[in-house]
Amino acid sequence: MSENPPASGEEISALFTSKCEFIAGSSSVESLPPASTPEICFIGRSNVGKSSLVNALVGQKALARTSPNPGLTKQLNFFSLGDRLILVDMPGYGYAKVSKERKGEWDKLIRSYLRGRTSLKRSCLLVDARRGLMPHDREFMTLLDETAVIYHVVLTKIDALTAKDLGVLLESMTKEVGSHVAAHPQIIATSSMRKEGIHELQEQFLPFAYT
Ligand SMILES: Nc1nc2c(ncn2[C@@H]2O[C@H](COP(=O)(O)OP(=O)(O)O)[C@@H](O)[C@H]2O)c(=O)[nH]1
Ligand SMILES: [Mg+2]
Repeated sequence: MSENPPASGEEISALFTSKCEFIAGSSSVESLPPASTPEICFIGRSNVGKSSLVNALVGQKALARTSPNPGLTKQLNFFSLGDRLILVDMPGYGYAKVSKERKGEWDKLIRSYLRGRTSLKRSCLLVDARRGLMPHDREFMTLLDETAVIYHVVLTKIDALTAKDLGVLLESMTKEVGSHVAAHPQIIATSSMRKEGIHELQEQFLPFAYT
């Protein structure tokens, strides 16, 4: 344990190239792993690029997809990075096909996780740059405002936009995000495909791995 969080490029690289492995998949509050290691969670619509972003952060191509229950299984997948930081790939919201009852259970799990997880340091709300903020994202931002944890709004797939369109999107989104109390004021623009914005995100998370 270090009292002075390291912040150099070397330290970022040491953390994010350390061994990353799947440690748990939870579909109920009772089955969550112990809250002993600092945690970062990734939330967003189904298909927004959550698994791709987790893979890009740890430099592995198929980590998040190779969990024992891939695809549409609605569970929280926990990945331990060098036993210092846990990355949580949350199930996508906005499923049209799920029954109301199942969706209710699901909302309950996500809400209790977000409200009660003592080891949760940051949440990341992923937004597809091709779509911008959608009604479900806004609902989620309101939910995240009620939790005690700061969240980052992270744009994904920025490779699909021109620099000009990205600029326009960032300007309008920054205004909206600014009105949410728990949102970090700076939107992080990423492309897992082109590895853009990945280092910026790693930099945000690094201090939590050393506290
Ligand atoms: N163009 C582009 N496509 C991406 C990027 N990241 C993910 N995708 C694609 O978006 C789809 C959904 O990605 P996935 O990571 O499985 O999303 P998840 O459902 O949120 O976990 C896949 O077809 C990915 O190849 C990106 O940075 N750029
Ligand atoms: Mg996924």
